[in-house]
Amino acid sequence: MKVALSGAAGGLGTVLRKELLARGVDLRSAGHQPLVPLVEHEDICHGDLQDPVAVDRLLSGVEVLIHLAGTSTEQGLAEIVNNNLLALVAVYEGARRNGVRRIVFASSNHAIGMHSVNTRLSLDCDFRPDGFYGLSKMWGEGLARMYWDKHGIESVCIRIGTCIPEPTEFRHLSTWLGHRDFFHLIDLCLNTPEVGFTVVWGVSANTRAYWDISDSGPLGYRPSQNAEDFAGKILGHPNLLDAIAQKYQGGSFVTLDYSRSE
Ligand code: 15L
Repeated sequence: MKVALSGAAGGLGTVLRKELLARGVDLRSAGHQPLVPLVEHEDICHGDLQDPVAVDRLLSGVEVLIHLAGTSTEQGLAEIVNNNLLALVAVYEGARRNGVRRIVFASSNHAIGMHSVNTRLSLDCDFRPDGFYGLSKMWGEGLARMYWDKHGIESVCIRIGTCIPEPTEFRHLSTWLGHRDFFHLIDLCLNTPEVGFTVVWGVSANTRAYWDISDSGPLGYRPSQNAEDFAGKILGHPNLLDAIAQKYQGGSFVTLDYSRSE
């Protein structure tokens, strides 16, 4: 099975590329700029994903695309529209042209970031984006739904929490996705026979998780890491998030351009 990885030079892409190569996955990795090969004869390409030629280079002969490319923080609307809306349409259209069977889409917890930290969410919760970035992920999930319904291209939308080696702050006790669980989840995204349109929480088995992982859907994702193992270290330090950021699941993204009077 040929797998493509976009956004291979980003934070998550860098660790995932290494891991997939180490696992012997038949991988093609892409970045916006040229990538330095990690192994001899590595299949790599680069380009702007709004350009159909670059998209075809990435997707030719590919069965599953792991789409991590795009803007991953709150930015101006024009950048978000270009990278997360227009490029995503170009990628799904490329998937149609090239017969790609499945796309694993990096959605984000910021699509639901305006929910209170006191609410435990299930997958059918309302979207409550905490900015244009979160809104673009809500739109991306809608796009994935449409391409399944109209064109039969499968998608797994992973609402990724905080995917870093170790949790380092209070919010991470709820949002952390450990690398081992991330790799396990990607493995399921690649190898589960039928997923149709699926949304899954990209989070570890955190005691204080905001998100209910009991509904693991067709993937059967069962994380094994827990941010609570790091609680001792984290709780010894003050929570540096401001009062608004502490109230909402999206944390510091919520505070950006927040103008509501309490
Ligand atoms: C995200 O969606 C971002 O891409 C990442 O940089 C983190 O901020 C993460 O969410 C988070 O919520 O911790």
